[in-house]
Amino acid sequence: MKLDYVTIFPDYFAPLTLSLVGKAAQTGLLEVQVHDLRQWAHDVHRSVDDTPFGGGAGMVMKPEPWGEALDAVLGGETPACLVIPTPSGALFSQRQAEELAAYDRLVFACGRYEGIDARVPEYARTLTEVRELSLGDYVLNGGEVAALAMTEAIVRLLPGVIGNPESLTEESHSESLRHRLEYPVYTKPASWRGRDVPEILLSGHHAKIAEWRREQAEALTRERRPELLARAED
Ligand code: 6GU
Repeated sequence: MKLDYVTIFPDYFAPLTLSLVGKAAQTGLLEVQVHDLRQWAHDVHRSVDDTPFGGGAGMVMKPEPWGEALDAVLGGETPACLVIPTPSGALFSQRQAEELAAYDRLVFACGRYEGIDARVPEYARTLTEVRELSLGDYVLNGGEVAALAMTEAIVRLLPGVIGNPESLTEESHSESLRHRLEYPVYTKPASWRGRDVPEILLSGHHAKIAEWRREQAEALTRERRPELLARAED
């Protein structure tokens, strides 16, 4: 998979050289390229933002540098999906991660300030598929951290990135838990600072353990994320 990031803060993407994503890039499973948006800004100040038409606080990212950036980065061979992280996007979910993991090429357009001129995603849709996606109902200063979070969720689903693919199947939000949160997990020692691991997990009784885990997942979800249970009925 080829991953491109367009940003005015290329240094934000240094973590892509670390851990699982970094390893996948080293072994050639991933190709990562970070582009400085300012290379497509041509005035003396290399400005990428301007005041909003209609008034209001803050600055808006100008369309011209983004237009040139998208022409340059999206141009070429493989069909890509352009991901635009924005708090006004549709919710990024495990389902979205699974869908995006199927592409050979993803381009992340990271905005700052009050956002990107609305004609940019409109234009981009004439070039390729575009998804405007949000991490959740809170506001970050820009798309960079969101792009990193989405990248990690997507890349760990690629074959060969995670050592033991079975660890993908039982975790929170995966299909096998049917939209429930993951059950609590324990390791040795069986007793620690006066707290014991639940007896059932030491029993070796696999069916009963599976049943206990289902109950725990259900109770935890009811307590923390009750809205997921309504969704899990289907
Ligand atoms: Cl994707 N971008 C920004 N700027 N803020 C966010 C977000 C994205 N998701 C949640 N908050």
